[in-house]
Amino acid sequence: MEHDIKHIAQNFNLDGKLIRYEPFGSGHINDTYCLTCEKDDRQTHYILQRINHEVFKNPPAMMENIRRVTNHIRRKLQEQQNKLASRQLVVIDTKDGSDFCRDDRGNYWRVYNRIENAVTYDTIESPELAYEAARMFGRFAAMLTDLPGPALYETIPDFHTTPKRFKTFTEVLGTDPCNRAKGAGDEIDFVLENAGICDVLLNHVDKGEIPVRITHNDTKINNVLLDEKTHEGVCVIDLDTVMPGLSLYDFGDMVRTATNPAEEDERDLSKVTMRMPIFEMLLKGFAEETHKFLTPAEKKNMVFAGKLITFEQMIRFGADHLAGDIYYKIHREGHNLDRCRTQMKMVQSIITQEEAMNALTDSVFEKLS
Ligand code: ADP
Ligand code: GN1
Ligand code: MG
Repeated sequence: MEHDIKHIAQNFNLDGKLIRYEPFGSGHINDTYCLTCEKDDRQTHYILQRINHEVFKNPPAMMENIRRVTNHIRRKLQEQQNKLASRQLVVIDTKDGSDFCRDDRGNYWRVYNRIENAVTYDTIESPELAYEAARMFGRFAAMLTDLPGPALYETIPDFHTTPKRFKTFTEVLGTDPCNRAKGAGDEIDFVLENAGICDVLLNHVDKGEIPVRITHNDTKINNVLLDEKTHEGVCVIDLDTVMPGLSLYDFGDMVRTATNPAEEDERDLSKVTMRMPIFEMLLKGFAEETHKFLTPAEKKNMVFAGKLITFEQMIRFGADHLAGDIYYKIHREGHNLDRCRTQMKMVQSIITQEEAMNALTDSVFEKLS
């Protein structure tokens, strides 16, 4: 759908006149644009996003979360005189002082500063990049352990409640509204055979062994900015799902997205595999920032979390394929099924290496203790 970006941008306090805009990034949920404004020959870039309000039902409450989280992080880094303080997300106000505006079709829009000289990667080439990305997500979690005020608003209820994701899958499979189940037999069998893993972490939560913390919940590797020259971590982005959750989900989604050398929608499954050297550096980066507060049950389930979150994502892509592609943006026929298949291959790859991954995890935490 075409949007009148110039008109929408006029609602915000931007520095200068809008001279250019273009679509930006490769996210599956929101619509992202980069804006270029000019004043006295000086250009400033911004990120304008249409919030997907089918997915996020209460954008004002979500923006309130994001405002609190970004202010807290910026303040902390400033207090520490950390050089990254000036390279963090800032919610840009509208001219009437709000953190979003609405267009005449009812869409919600927001603007951030664009973080300069920083890049995201959809796939990760080197263990060093994995280490930096994981360190950033770990530090993000650590900085939010003392966020003042009431609990954050839950922007998507039951976002990582895997048993509910499984139930949704079986329901859509039961009705098979697009008659697609017959083309996904192996994937459906795999989901049904592995259903037993869905509630393992929630059982630990019920027993008080794993706490609910403030977490990011979408730690896909392209949701962290790294410096384009030095490759050092700069800033965690895509804060729409920051809410109460499990640290293990955050680590798990990094394993899912960073250890796979192939794209999430790769059709040649021989390219899809869990790479141990990347896993090792993810683990080191995340553990260095979080080991002081993680519980023994969290430390024991790092690898399991990678398997579970990948399985959950398989279920989510699979359910969306069966339902007729209503949630994730698709760019070709069968796109969600392709994505579902890469996730299945990743789960299988994790299962074959699980023992070695667990041994490595134990030794990394032992060294840090
Ligand atoms: P989505 O929810 O659709 O994934 P994101 O907030 O992750 O949206 O933005 C999509 C992409 O845009 C990111 O992966 C990143 O490459 C880029 N991006 C988003 N915000 C910024 C920013 N403030 N500075 C620089 N790049 C950004
Ligand atoms: C979506 O917005 P984006 O592309 O970073 C999704 C994540 C999935 C991911 C799979 C709100 O993330 O949960 O893991 O796609 N975000 C939401 O690629 O559902
Ligand atoms: Mg994103």
